[in-house]
Amino acid sequence: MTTPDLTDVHPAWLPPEAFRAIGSRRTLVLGDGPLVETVRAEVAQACARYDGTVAAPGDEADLVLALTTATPLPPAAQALLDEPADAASGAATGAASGTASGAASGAASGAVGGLGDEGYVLARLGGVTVVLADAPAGLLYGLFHVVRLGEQAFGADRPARAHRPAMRRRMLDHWDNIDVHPVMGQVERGYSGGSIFWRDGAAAGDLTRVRAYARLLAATGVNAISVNNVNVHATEAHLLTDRLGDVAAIADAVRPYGIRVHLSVNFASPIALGGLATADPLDEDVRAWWAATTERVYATIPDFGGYVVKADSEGQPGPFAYGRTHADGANLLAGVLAPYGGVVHWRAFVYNHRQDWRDRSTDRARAAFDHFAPLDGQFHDNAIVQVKHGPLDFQTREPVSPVIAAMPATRLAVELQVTQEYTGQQRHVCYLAPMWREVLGFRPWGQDGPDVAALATGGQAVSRSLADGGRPADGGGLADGGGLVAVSNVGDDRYWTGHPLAQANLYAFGRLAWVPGLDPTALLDEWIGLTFAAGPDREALGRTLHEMMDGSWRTYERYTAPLGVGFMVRPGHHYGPDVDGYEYTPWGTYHFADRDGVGVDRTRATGTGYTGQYPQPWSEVYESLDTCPDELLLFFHHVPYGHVLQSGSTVIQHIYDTHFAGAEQAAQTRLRWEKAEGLVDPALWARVKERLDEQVRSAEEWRDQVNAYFFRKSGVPDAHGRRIH
Ligand code: GCV
Repeated sequence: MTTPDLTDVHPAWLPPEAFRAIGSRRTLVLGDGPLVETVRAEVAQACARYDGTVAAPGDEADLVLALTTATPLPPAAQALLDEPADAASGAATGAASGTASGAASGAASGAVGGLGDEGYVLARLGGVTVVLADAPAGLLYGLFHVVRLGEQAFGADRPARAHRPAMRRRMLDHWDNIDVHPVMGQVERGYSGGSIFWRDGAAAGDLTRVRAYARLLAATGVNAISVNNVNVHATEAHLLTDRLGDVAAIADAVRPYGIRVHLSVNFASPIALGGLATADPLDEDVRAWWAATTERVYATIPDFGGYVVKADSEGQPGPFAYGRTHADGANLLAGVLAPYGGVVHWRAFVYNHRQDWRDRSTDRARAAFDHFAPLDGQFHDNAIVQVKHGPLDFQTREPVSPVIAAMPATRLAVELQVTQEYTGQQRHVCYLAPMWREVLGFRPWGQDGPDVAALATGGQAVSRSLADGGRPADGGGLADGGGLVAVSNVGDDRYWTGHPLAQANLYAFGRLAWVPGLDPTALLDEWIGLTFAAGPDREALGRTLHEMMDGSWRTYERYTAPLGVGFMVRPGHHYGPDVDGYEYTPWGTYHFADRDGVGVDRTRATGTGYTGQYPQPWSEVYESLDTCPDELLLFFHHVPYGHVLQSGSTVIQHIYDTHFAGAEQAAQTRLRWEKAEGLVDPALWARVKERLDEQVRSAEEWRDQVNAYFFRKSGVPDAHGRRIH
């Protein structure tokens, strides 16, 4: 097996230079199996480039990558294996910078078998760097850890540390279509060119690109992908049957990097593909059709991951048509997947998209909880309910979805959006790791309870103690977690992600799924260090990129929809400002601005009651104007423009100030990049510059439309007399 070579595609975070430290040394790889062959091939390629050596057993080596089952192990590896368990255990940081926190504690390397399918131990003893793993995937992840460390991996001795992923499944969903959809195009919400899998009605053909993608993902820790849009249109439905060969080809391409393929399926497939009269999940013929179809899938792709389903959502078919519940629907598919170890990801993104805007009692934010929380405990063990991180739809700022705390007896996966549908569409710099870190670190039951990462991880013994008012405590009982999923931002663009700096979001997603406690700044450091491993003045470039990216999500938030109110984007394509764009539509996303005030009353006292979907303390914190955090004020409350925020500013003045500041910060970001000319490849520099020009233009448009809108509604002038149109 050779590692993929794409001459005209940016290498992202795996440029050859990132392998220099390994490639210029002597490396011994011990073990068998396809993934070990991948490790060997990676090492061989690096050595060929940098004059290092692939050592043979018995040779001296600077780096040993070995399965714990390999015999004989060289002395350094054997010493590590023989170390007492407690000496070899430690926090599994997974971070080159060592600033990570919140990871699962490390397994003892002394206990063979304790590292699991994907874990590894890394140490440096007596001048030899050693990676030991119980299983081949662990060796692959260990190799990429050494790549992240670079020269640091070969410095002073380092104590043994075990590293295991927090989330068992770390998955990217592709919203890619086979046919170019008349409205959504080749990739729904894709901002990076076409699809790497499909082109104009057929498989894209070039699997080199897919393999290179798998390699990049493996380096971040991702181990699963779904290869087609959750809106499964007519052609795409056939991937399950007569087009299964295309899926198998993708599975073959990504398998060497430890990645399993999943497929989005249409719930009505028994009708559309099987010629049945119904797709009723309780119908025996329907069950038999799914069972036979699934058997064929596994006969073709033995390590197939499972199905992803968007049902009864935005026009997709589902169990409601037959008077059945989402648990009935999910369990049908879970049942046929179970014999093969597959899972179904059943999405909780279910709401009424044909709402009457005049009806103020219906609240889209409530929908997922109202549909799913009553079903807790009814889903089969291999049915994963996949919940968007916020209750609406990946807005720049939303509270954490209350569903995540409401289903302790269900395996839940939390869904993030790497593709920047609502965060600048890869034309704006918007580094999302700080947002995701806030989501993952949110504690639904307050400071003493588990955080979202722990709930998605599950298995780590968080249980619901009814005696404690329904609040989980340590001690077991919670269903095993469903992991972390995100919508990919990758396309067939030269830089993979359209905006070259948006690569950092993809990188950060994988790393956070492995170690949810990682610090976003440290993560960005990792990404910069790898991606720009070669070139002049790395330090200056690193400083510039941090200045541009660390706070870019907050900058974006400043010049767009204020105080958590959401949805002020242009309908349809969702780019750019349109304050009233969704105000009188059926989509259920309103801000209710009038001459007196703005915001959605979601309180129990006078509003939609949504605050009651949270456990304490948040149900109270959000309910009260006095305690609701500023950044979510308009999500939870309708207030007059003169309402004084906790910051001391009024709502209207906050809107003006943040919009002037945000647009100004976008201009600063561009200025910083202009000064960095010469520090990166000219083509990459030009691509980022072109995007920044658009960001500055768009930020000014946001500033002017939002400020003008609220000035005209409220009649309140800016306290600083700045120009409002
Ligand atoms: C794939 C939002 C997006 C849709 C997307 C949907 C979903 O509504 O705008 O493009 O559909 O979310 O997550 O299913």
